[in-house]
Amino acid sequence: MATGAVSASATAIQKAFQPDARTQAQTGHRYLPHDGVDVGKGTITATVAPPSAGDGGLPAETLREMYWYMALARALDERMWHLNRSGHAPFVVSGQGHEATQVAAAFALDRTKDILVPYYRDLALCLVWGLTPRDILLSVLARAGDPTSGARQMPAHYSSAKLRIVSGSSVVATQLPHAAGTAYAAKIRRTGQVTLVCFGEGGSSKGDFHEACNFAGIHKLPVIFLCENNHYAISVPLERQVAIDNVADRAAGYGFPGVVVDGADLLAVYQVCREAADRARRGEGPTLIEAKVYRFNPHSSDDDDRTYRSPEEVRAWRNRDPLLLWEKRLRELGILDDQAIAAINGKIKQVIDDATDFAERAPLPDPSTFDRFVYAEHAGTSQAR
Ligand SMILES: Cc1ncc(C[n+]2csc(CCOP(=O)(O)OP(=O)(O)O)c2C)c(N)n1
Ligand SMILES: [Mg+2]
Repeated sequence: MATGAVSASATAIQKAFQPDARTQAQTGHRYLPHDGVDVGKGTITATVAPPSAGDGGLPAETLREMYWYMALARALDERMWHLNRSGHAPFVVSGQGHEATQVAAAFALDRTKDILVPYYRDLALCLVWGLTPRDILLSVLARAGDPTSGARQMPAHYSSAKLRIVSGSSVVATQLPHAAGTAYAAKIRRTGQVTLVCFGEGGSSKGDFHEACNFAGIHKLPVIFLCENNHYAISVPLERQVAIDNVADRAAGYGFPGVVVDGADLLAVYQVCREAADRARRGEGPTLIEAKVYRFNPHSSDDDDRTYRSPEEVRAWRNRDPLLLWEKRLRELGILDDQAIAAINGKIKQVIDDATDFAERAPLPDPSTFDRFVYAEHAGTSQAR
């Protein structure tokens, strides 16, 4: 009896990881990249951002710094996967493929005063905003010193009161009404702050998205809604998520502009985010930006993406890897060469090795503190120690 039960569950597990021929046949090439030329295909009301050219008017130092963060995020993300696959990290969520959009958005805002409401995919964005590789790995390895939650939250729930990064919930899209709230507060208090909130195209199916956009549109709030459309919500493809081609078209229904942009084109995203931030600061209200991206890895370390998309599709998108595109651009501009890239990569390896050692040596949370950092702590309550 017991043996039968074990073998039944073993068979079920085996089947889950080895999809049958029918499932495999359905896993085709749904979304192939087209060099960005058809970004905005089927657009109804949104503006389509033009591809960028040259240096976008930015100093070489800034362009090089953008490369640093792109490469740092990629290398740290890879290290997180290694830690997971070697049994050290229980769970990781990857942002590989989204880096150009995230780095561009962070550079376009004022990181000394604006408010960031990220989602779990925003590793590169949070690095630019000020979280460090040490901070990130303390969280990934669930160490007591994890600055985002003292290891109470899952990794990738980025937050920092000091840096104005608002903590998110695991429930998809709940950060959107929060962002409308911080933008409303900034408007009432006249702080001049802009809120940047990020989410996936899957999240745009939630009521939270509608409520946040509606409220922000009515009150002309200083908020940028940045949809990182990577064509999948775990296994659910875009066409099963959104009945139109572009999420940005929905902005018209809320009374503010929508813009579609190639999310692998760093300077194109930078430009639209700058314009959206300027609009917000002038009191003209929100903008919905939809960056077309692709995630290169499975949804998370617990997902097997071979069950819903083909390796050929993933390979095709990797040919438009935003990191490689940015490297190519900087080489063309004469800002980077082999030597400079080798030096940057060497430095990044040092930084990430240091963060790994630091986090591995850091203590785990003390079990006697289990009820801290979960509920609000006020002087005089039992939690305030
Ligand atoms: C309300 C809710 N439903 C389902 C989930 C499980 N879930 C976590 S992430 C995710 C996919 C979200 O996809 P998308 O918004 O496109 O973002 P992406 O992960 O593709 O960046 C789902 C379904 C959840 N966390 N919350
Ligand atoms: Mg998605």
